[in-house]
Amino acid sequence: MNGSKHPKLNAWVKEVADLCTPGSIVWCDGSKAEYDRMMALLQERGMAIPLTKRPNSFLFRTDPSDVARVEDRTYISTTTQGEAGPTNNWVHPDELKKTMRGLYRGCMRGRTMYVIPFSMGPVGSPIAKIGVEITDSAYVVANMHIMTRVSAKVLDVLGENGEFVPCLHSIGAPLEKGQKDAPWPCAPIEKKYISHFPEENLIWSYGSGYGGNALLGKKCLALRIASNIARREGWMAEHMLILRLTSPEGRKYHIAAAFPSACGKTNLAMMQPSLPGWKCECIGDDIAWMKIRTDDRLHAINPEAGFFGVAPGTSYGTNPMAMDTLKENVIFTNCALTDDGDVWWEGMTEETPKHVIDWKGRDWPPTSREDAAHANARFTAPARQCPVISPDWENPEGVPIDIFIFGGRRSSVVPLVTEAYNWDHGVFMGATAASETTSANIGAVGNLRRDPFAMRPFCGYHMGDYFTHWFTMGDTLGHKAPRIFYVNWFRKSSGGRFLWPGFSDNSRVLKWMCQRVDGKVGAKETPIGLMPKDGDLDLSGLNIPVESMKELMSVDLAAWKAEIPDIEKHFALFGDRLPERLRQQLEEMKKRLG
Ligand code: SAT
Ligand code: MN
Repeated sequence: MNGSKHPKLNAWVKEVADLCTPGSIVWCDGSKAEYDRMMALLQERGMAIPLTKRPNSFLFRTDPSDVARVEDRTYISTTTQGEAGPTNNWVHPDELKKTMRGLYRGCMRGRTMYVIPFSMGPVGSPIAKIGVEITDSAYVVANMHIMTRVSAKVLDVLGENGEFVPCLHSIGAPLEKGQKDAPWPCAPIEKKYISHFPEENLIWSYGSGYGGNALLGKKCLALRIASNIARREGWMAEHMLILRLTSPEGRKYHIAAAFPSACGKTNLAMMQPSLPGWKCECIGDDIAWMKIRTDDRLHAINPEAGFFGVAPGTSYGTNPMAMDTLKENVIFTNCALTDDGDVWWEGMTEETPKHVIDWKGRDWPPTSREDAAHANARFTAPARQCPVISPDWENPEGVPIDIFIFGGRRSSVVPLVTEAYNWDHGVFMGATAASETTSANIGAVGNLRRDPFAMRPFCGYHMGDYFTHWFTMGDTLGHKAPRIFYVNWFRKSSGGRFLWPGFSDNSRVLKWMCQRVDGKVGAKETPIGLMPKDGDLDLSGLNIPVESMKELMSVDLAAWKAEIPDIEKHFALFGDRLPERLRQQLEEMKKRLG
């Protein structure tokens, strides 16, 4: 394949080629042969390490500086700073484009430029969006094959004048004649830019080859650009997993849950209930696109085709369905390598192997003080390989959402589960969500920050307007709106132990939510929301001390009052774009707290 029937696309490709001056241009078709070619090439360069234990699977090691998203280097570039809002980095488009053009000039010298036509959502479906990523990284091509639908059919759907989101990516490491390539070529941190121009649906990324910085269909298109489109068109693009829970009676519930990166979305999405008779199927583990359909309900689809999941902590104990997804056709990044040619990471097995090669390529004895796998080591795996992928995961109609869950990592204060009194209160819960930071972003880990709707790094416009959009959606949905809950799986005892076992036992909390939706159980009113009445949370077969349950469910009034100044400070950020309804919710909570 060489070129398309789409003059605007061809012109853009030519313009980029003239700027970046690659050695050659390849149009991708998404075929298995193409994937194999990428892997052969990457193996030849020493970047892809084939794994003897897992067919068609490879391990990659990145540069130690290029291991996660870079929020500090991520920009929403709109004509006025007001549009980008207080949670986004902003530079005027003229200035940012000038800087980045300077970086792009000649940046693909000595490299191949790949043109990847991809679809977010099933190819040709009315909810799908088409993107075309240009990249100089074969690793990105292979990952995009798994995470999106790359296919020549996308160009057929585009025809001569279909709409697409241009996504330009370069690792920012030109290769001069005779120069030896770096093991993981990329640009230094101060030259990395992950830029979005929502006014023209355009993405420019430079300098990083890792994850969301480089696989531009994911956070850049499906969240930052799509959140803009969704606001304009009256739908929602959210950082949410989607799952289907079926009760022993056969009633199906669909749940969408927003947690920040590396807070257990993949684990919940594939959870196998410990409660007998309950069944869970996965629809998506990271992103939900939701539209109101003809039944006036909110339907969700997963725009992605694969999982880019956190490896450390994943095991047959914590997430057996993920482990079974990872048996073949997987790209592993920054995991450790065992002596018998398999990957390994902290928490994967009960016993630590006697020797591995760590993610930096060094001998690693278990006595080492550093982790063998990077804390943000990832697997890229096809969603269709998940044994509990829902038969409806590619249904273009999506699934009707019954329940929204918000949450994060909080070692204190926040109890296991609360239900919102109503939609406005639920939006307040989402808007004030806070979580301890994780290694999914370059920066400090474990600091508490407000991460509204788990969208702080992904909302592509002013977050005050985003809150308003949530209210507008609720008003339109009326009594058909999903019920809203807040959870915290991570509360610790005063002694520092996790109070709740989590994982498959989270089904107990989900069951209570389903019973609430069906009006089968009541709830206790507390200052922070509705909570399970004593005995309503199904703890059968679970050996948990009464004292632990009490601590887990306790609402410490003093601690909640102490949250208020921080919520006020957080709200002040949004200035006059903070919806009045959120201010009212805060006042009501203050009153309830007394
Ligand atoms: O953005 S990534 O895809 O690198 C992972 C995440 O933060 O969820
Ligand atoms: Mn994510």
